[in-house]
Order: sequence, then C-alpha cells, then structure tokens
Amino acid sequence: MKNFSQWFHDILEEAELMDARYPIKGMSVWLPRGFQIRKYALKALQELLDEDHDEVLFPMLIPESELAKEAIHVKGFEEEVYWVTQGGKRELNEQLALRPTSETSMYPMFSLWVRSHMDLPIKVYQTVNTFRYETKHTRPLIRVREITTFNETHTVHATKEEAEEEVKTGIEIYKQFFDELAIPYSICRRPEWDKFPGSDYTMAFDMIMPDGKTLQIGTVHNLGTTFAKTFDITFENDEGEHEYAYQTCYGLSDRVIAALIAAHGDEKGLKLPPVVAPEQVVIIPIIFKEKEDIVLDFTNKLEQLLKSNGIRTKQDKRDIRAGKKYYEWEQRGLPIRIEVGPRDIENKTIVVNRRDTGEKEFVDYDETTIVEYIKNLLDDISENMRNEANKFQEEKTYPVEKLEQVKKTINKKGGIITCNWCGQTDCGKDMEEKFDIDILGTQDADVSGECINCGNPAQSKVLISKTY
Ligand code: P5A
Ligand code: ZN
Repeated sequence: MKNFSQWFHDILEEAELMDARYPIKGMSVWLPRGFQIRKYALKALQELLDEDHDEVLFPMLIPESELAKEAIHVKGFEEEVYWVTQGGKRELNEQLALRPTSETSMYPMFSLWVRSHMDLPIKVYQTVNTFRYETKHTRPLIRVREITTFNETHTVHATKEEAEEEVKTGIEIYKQFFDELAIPYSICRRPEWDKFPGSDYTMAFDMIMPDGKTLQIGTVHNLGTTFAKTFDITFENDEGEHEYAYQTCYGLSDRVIAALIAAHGDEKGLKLPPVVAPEQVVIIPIIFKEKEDIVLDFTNKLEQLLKSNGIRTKQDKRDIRAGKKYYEWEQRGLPIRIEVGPRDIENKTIVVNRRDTGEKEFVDYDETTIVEYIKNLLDDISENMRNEANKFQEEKTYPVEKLEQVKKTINKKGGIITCNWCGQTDCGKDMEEKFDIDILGTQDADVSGECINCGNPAQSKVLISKTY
C-alpha cells in the first residue's frame, strides 16, 4: 500500500462505509454497509461486557458546574468542549456541555446510588456519541469531533485491590475483543504526562497502522479515589466509617472500525473478518440463457441452506458481468465468494474463493457436508487473518540498544521501538523533542543496564513510535 492515507480515504467511499461529505468538519455519515460492520463489532463487544457489566444510558448534556468540579479532568478537556448556551432564543441560566466523555455525567449520580458497601461494586457501560472539538487534523473514524461509537465502562469498588482487579478485567475484555476482530495491539502504561486527565494511571492499546504510525485504539484507566473525592462517592464500611470509593473506567471508539479496516485491507479493497462481515458468503450464479433455471434452482437452495444454518449469505443475481461482481465483492471485503455455473452443477462441484488468501478451490458439492465445510472455512479465515495481522505488528516492533538507532529506525521503518528507559519525565520529554517521536509508555520487564537516553539506571522497557 503506497499511500495509506489516500487508500483509507478512498476505501470508505468505495466500500460504501461512510460518507465524509457531511458539512461539519469531523463529522460523517454511517452508510448501511458501514453501519452493519459497526453493529456486528458492537455485538461482539457487548457480549464480552455483558458477562459482568450492565448497560445504562445517561443524558448527553452535562451542567457546567458538574463538568468543572474535577479540576485536573476539566483542564484536560477544556479546549475540546462544545457548549449549549441557548434554548431557542433564551440564554440558559447555566451553560451545558456536550459530553466529551461521561465521568462528570455519571459520577454525581453514582454519589446518590452508593450508600453502603452493599451498593458496591457498580459496573456499568454505555455506547453513546461524545463530542470533542479536536484541533489536530481530523480524519473519519480516526480523529472525529463527534465520536459516534463511544463505548465506555465505568466501575466503582470498595477496595483498591478490587479496582486493580477491574483494570485487569478491562484489559482482558479488550484483548479478547481485538483478537476476535483480528486487530493486533501492543499494551503499555502511558507516561505520567499522557495519562487520562484525573486518573492515577492509564493502560493503552496501540496498533501499528500500515504507514508505520501507531493508533491508540483503547484505554483502561485506574481513577483511584480522585473522582470519588470530587463527587463525594462514599460508602459506610463495616465499622460505620465513611470511605471513598475506588473507580475505574475504560473506553473504545470508532477507531476500532478504522483499525479493522487498516489492519487487513489491501490494494483490492476491504478485507473483513467473518465476525463483522455484513455477508459472510456471496453466491454468484453464472447464468447462461438456456440453463438459467437449473443454475438458479441450485443457488437458491444453497442460499437457503447456508442462511438457515446461521451463515450470513447473499446471492447476487444482478444482470451484470460476473467479473464486475467479483471485483465489487472483493472490494467490499466479503470473506467467501462462491461461483456456480451449469458446468459445475453437472460436475457436482462449486467454486469457492477466499478473500484473505485469494485462493480458489473446486469443492465437491454435498448438501450434507457443505455447511460444515463453509463454517470451517470461515474459522480458518478468521484465524489466518488474526495471525497475519499479529505477524505484522510483531515484525514492525524493533528492540533497539543504541540511541542513534532510535530516530533512524523509526524514520526508515516506522513501527514501534522498544528500549531501556529510566522513567523520568524530563528524560522522556527530551527524547520526544529531540527525535520528533512519541513515548507510548512502559512495559514491566526485567531490565538491567542504562537508560538509552540519559544513562541513568533503566527502570523499564519503553515503547516509542510516531503516533496518529
Ligand atoms: C474511558 C472511557 C476516556 O474517555 N472515559 C470513559 C475514558 N478515555 S479516552 O482515552 O479519552 O478515550 C477512549 C478512547 O476513545 C478513542 N478516542 C477517539 N476516537 C476517535 N476520535 C477521537 N477524537 C477520539 N478521542 C479518543 C481512543 O481510542 C481512546 O483510547
Ligand atoms: Zn533517562
């Protein structure tokens, strides 16, 4: 892929995912095909969250007085908040923020809900739109001003240990989710200067995009008791004393869909993992004049058979060249294409093409085994796509030992560099400036030796890249 930016821009239109021509910067329209992919991705995520979390829905507007309460948090977002100041022609008594995220919407309510330790834990999530007046270059799905798919989980606990445990749960859920979607990632702890405003610490997932820059695709935050103190979320413990609750929150956005598109797409277009493909199989009847009935009889039956077994199947009977159909469905990224012509029916075979490898197979047709065959093939495709994507992320992660290699490696190869680091803010910021790179964060590892930059004893491994 020569120019990823251009490719990404074009694919949204060509694969009919989004229309970016909406007349507000940073806001786009989900088209039916894009919306379906979004729907299946959310379904997979919600299944994981639903095991131990409840879905809720909070209002989109936040009173200024609540948003302003948590000083560090509001400072982090003040440049990005959209304000509602009028109702009709009347000025509002208090201006209302369009949520940039929902801590300050939810936590005043949590304060009312939590009385005793019996009310804990609270574990809720919602999927909503949020608004951030981003000043960096906006890009559909990647950096938007209306995040249309903001899935945020918020939890409240009686103990620090439990909150710590929930951070691990959040990470585990996102790992499973990304694995299911065949999206590769590296996990690290963001440096102090890049953590979520108001949090104790932030764990982040980053994916290496085809152009070598990384995209933050999800974050899990340990909020400690900072917000509980601000919003007075307290509970009475067994001794009758009031204690502040411990909180976590974690979130994903439209970026997941961007990651999905970027991780697998190629020159032919989109390549969708079966879990999110609007159609998993497309059947193309090859119709010649006299044999039309025979072919359609066969393909109609096949379509019904696959559909009734839960395989999302579409038959493309349009009266256009078969070649044009192949081209279109490849561009749209469907995992499997089946072609059936009169000759195939005589030979009792069908032609099965997989989008991931481009391989074509003549399969003996047997009504009693074809469903099983297709299901296995879909599993195979999922696994292959996951392996390919993970391989890319691994191959583009470079351990580096000498300072002069940092900039050289990133400029030449992109991706993520790992090296030893002292963990000091001054040193980290110095490196960011000197090399025009970003410190993604640290991974605990047994390190010995010196910081690559300042020579002080190394504390951990650090991940470095250019970021979106
Ligand atoms: C966690 C959920 C939060 O807002 N509050 C509730 C916490 N964290 S976050 O890191 O600020 O955002 C969560 C994820 O949202 C994505 N994201 C964006 N996606 C598209 N456009 C944007 N402008 C944008 N801003 C953030 C990131 O993937 C981030 O990890
Ligand atoms: Zn250092």
